Amino acid sequence: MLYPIRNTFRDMQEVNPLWKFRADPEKAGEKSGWFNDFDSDVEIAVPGSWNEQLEELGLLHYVGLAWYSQKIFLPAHFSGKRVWLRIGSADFSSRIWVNGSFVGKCEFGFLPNDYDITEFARCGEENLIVVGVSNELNDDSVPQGITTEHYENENRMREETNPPARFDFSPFGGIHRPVIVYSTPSSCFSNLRVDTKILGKARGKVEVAAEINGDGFDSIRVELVDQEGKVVSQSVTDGKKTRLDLVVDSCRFWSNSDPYLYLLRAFLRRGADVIDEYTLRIGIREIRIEGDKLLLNGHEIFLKGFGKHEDFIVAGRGLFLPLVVKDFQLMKWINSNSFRTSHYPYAEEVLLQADRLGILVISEAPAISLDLRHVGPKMMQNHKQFVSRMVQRDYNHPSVIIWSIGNEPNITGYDGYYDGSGKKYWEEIFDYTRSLDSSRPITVPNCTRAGLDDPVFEFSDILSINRYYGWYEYPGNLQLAIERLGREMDELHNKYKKPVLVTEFGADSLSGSHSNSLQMFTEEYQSELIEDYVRCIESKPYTIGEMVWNFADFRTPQHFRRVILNLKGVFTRSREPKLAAFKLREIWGAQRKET
Ligand code: GCB
Repeated sequence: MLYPIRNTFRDMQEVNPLWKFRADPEKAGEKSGWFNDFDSDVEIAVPGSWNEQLEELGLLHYVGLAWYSQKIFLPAHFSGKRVWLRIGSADFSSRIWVNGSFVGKCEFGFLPNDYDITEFARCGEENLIVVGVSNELNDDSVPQGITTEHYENENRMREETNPPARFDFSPFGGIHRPVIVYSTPSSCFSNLRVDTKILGKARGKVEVAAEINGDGFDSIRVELVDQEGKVVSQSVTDGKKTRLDLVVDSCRFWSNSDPYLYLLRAFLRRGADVIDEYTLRIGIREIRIEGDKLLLNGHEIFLKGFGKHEDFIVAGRGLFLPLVVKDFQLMKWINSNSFRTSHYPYAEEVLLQADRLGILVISEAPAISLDLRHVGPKMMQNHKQFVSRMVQRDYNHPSVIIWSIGNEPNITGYDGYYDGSGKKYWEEIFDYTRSLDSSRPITVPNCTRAGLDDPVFEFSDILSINRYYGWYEYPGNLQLAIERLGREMDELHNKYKKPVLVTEFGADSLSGSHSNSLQMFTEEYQSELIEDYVRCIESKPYTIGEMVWNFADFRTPQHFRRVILNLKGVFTRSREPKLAAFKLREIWGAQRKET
């Protein structure tokens, strides 16, 4: 569904941000009819995770079910329209009731879900919204879950985290993005998919494919408006067709150095009447791989950036707009041009900023550390569905230039992964993703344990590697680290002959720790490791970028190797720069490779 907007035909209301809250570790709520409302004097802010907000109630590490309830007055003029409820994201799954009636469920975190609540909504009255949110995961969920028994049976008890997780970030629970009630006409645009092409030096093409809810229309008109308000191109369908092309002469292409956005205005018509209108901000650009180069609008581009997280003090994973603004300011300040939404799709508000500011994005699906030994029958289906929703949601963002459809499969180094089963799995999911979008390169970052025979390389357009030499391997030894990195990149490139992107490298540093010698955990060590990696990566002609792990320190599940946070940020969790941040600003400011 399209992001809710307000205009002559559509209206929206953000739901009050303080909700009634009750944890339900026994899962007794549904049987007790809590969907008709429940007793509690606890309030929680939405968006926001329960973990740090309600730590004092014992919820810092809580994994389980919790209930949210909220009343919202729906204006009388919503009546006669379709009424929708959007949950921006609830991690990792949710069930929704409106006025006591079940309206649907969502098995995926990190993505919005829109429910048509027309038949349940009472316009001109107060309405009750109840949401049951769970942050539990299992073998078939995306991301895949893990339990204490798995660690015991696999004889890797020292790797167990609390809460158990297959990933190195807190499994925050809660409603993490805004909840919005909105109205659309009964016949309305449900999706607009925009493909852009470069036809000539200053000639661009915009192909629009519309999807419509309802049947009461007989034509579609689209127009493209530049930033002076001038209509530069327009097109009308002949009858009920849903595809339109626009050609733009004297086109200003979107790029990171000139993130020029046009307004695409689409009108759904019945006879001479307009019955729905939707406006998108689009950028006209083309991304492609040619040989070992990544090309944006035909020009070589080198990615300088980060893996990030949606993580902040108290808010947890909840969308916090001041932080979004701050992070983009910091990304500009440090002279970076890109980031990866490790390890899940970020809020749409983040991508809108990236479009506007010209920051390039790798959008990632949370198939993290997939362990094929435990892939249940539904995993492939869930993985595909997740990718399909992510692609649909992010398709029109010019900033999104690459899809990452997983991260570090086979992190345990299990042999059976190479017997054809890993290949079969990844071939299917890569093919599927390509069938959804053939215009963007697709990749999956690989880890050291999975090695260079990892089947993801065979299907990836870009060879993405996460490497921690000088940290997990060769600790404190930067010389061995860089020798191994350089050798391995050469071997990788020789084997697959595709461009290489280092999607992760870095070292923990405790802000304020210093040393005159190479000493792990100091700011100097982190800064030097990053500098050495960058020099090595940039010396290879086949590399297309370097992404430091991580932009900022972030909270993780409990484990003896983490002092509450993963400290690989070049900014602290509260966004103060460490020494490495100043170093990167200097290196990236010098523009050594095409950016
Ligand atoms: C990785 C993972 C990332 C971790 C990082 C680390 O390879 O992709 O999620 O946080 O290593 O710091 O260990």
